[in-house]
Amino acid sequence: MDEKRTVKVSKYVSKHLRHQPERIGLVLDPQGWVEIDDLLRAAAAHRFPISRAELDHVVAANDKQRFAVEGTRIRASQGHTVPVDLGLPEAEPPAYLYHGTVATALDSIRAEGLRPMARHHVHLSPDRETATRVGARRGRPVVLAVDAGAMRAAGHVFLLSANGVWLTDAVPPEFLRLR
Ligand code: HQG
Repeated sequence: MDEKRTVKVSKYVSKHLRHQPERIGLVLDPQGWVEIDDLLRAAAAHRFPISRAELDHVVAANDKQRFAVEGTRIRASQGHTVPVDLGLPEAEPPAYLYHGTVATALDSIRAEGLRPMARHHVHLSPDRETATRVGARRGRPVVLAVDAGAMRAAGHVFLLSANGVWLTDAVPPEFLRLR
């Protein structure tokens, strides 16, 4: 399976497991799972046939481990805009986490902190390199350090997704290190 097809299938599956399952008649369970067979059937019925081998490859080879398979079911590990409760564990974050964004968002982020926008949580990375890649999706990346230790001490809850993304409800401006 070539890289172009892998990315295309990954984007298609992301779109329907995170954002628009109804577009292809899929129903996610409350924790975000669907039967793999139902996903493949729905995709085929909507003119995007994916073989089981291709799906397995995308799950296994995915750079960010975006998808989790358990038994006969699959879900996205994070990043949903549809309401799901992933039941993720609360975890003790490292002292600092990082958020990649772009310069045009900074005034607003300075004023109101980081907000989840369309997603369920603010997404934070464990290292600057990952945060740089996240920010670069939108333009020239700007990386902010988040004082996660202080947030945690102040009672903020952190969840850890199955693929190593740190999630929290919001980051008030006082916990951001803006340079
Ligand atoms: C910004 C990808 C103005 C925020 C990535 C970001 C990640 C504000 C955008 C995952 C703001 C939201 C999530 C505020 C936050 N004012 N702008 N107060 N607070 N923002 O896509 O973190 O490839 O929802 O900086 O790798 O960019 O999809 O969040 O620029 O892990 O698997 O509002 O998505 O993963 O954008 O990315 P997003 P994100 P996947």
